[in-house]
Amino acid sequence: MTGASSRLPAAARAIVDGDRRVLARTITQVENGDPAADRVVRSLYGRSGRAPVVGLTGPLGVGKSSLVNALVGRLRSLGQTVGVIGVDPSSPFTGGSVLGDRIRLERRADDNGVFFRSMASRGAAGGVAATTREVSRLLDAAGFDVILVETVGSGQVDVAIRDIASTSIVVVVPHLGDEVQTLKAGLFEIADIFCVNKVDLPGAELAKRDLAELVTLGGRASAWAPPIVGTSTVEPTGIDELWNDVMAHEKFLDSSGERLRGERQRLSSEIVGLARDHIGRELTLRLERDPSLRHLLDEVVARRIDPRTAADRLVTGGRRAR
Ligand SMILES: Nc1nc2c(ncn2[C@@H]2O[C@H](COP(=O)(O)OP(=O)(O)O)[C@@H](O)[C@H]2O)c(=O)[nH]1
Ligand SMILES: [Mg+2]
Repeated sequence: MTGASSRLPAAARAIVDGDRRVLARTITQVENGDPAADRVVRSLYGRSGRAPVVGLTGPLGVGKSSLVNALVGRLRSLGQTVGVIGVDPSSPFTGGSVLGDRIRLERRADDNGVFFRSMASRGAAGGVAATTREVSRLLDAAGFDVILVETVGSGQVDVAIRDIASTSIVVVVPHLGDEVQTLKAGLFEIADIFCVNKVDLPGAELAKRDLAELVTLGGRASAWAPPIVGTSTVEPTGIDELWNDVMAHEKFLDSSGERLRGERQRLSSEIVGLARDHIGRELTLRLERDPSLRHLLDEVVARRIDPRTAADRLVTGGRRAR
């Protein structure tokens, strides 16, 4: 291990050794698509894949950040270190809704066992899902025992959490109403655990029953039946139970072989996606640099060549494919 460690780039070694400033800087580089992070990210991959990555997703205001805070408290009391990623599609790093999260998490600023990072979901180079995945691997390599990822519930980012988190918690509140629609629109399928937060408010039992009905009707393919946990962060309730369910799901992933199967599937699509990006960039460059290829476009515009034939020629560098 010492040998491997000494071959790590300096920044990677610093991250492994617990340097939070280098970690933060590298995350910024990953977000910006800065090539400076490339070697660091590559060299640390082998040190990731150990920590459970727990996603919390659901509509704005249901209490995801409050739950993250409660879980962090619970985990710290168990002696575990926690890395937190907040993905917020509505506001960038300095935006309004992030401020609340910051204030709440500020209390832990002196605790080196917690690292919080909020990320803008717009404008991230390579897409939010890809960036979040790489950042979560960095936190994993930095040695955090658990990684929590909060995403605000609206469509793609939430569903993408499935490709990053080993356990996904879908958070809702009593009086489901519109949320049931959101769930039907895609969140339902990604839930390993349903969390009905704000059980201190009326209607919690009804909400749990509604969800239980949906789960029964859902006809899921997996052997795992998502449990429904009621929580409150104002009158702390159910936080231990929520965490126990996360651990139970993590155990299920191992005992059922689902973890390995899922990993292979996810990594396969990650590799293909990266290769596709790579080839796309090369072709764009080739097209820009080679004036004879630009001629292809003229030919297509003039209807002398069809786009498929032009694409074949682009791939073969201008030579006729057949
Ligand atoms: N009554 C009640 N309010 C809560 C609970 N948890 C969070 N809240 C409040 O709900 C609001 C939104 O919480 P926040 O954690 O920012 O939600 P997020 O948008 O899902 O991250 C805040 O005003 C919280 O104080 C709870 O268990 N019960
Ligand atoms: Mg939040």
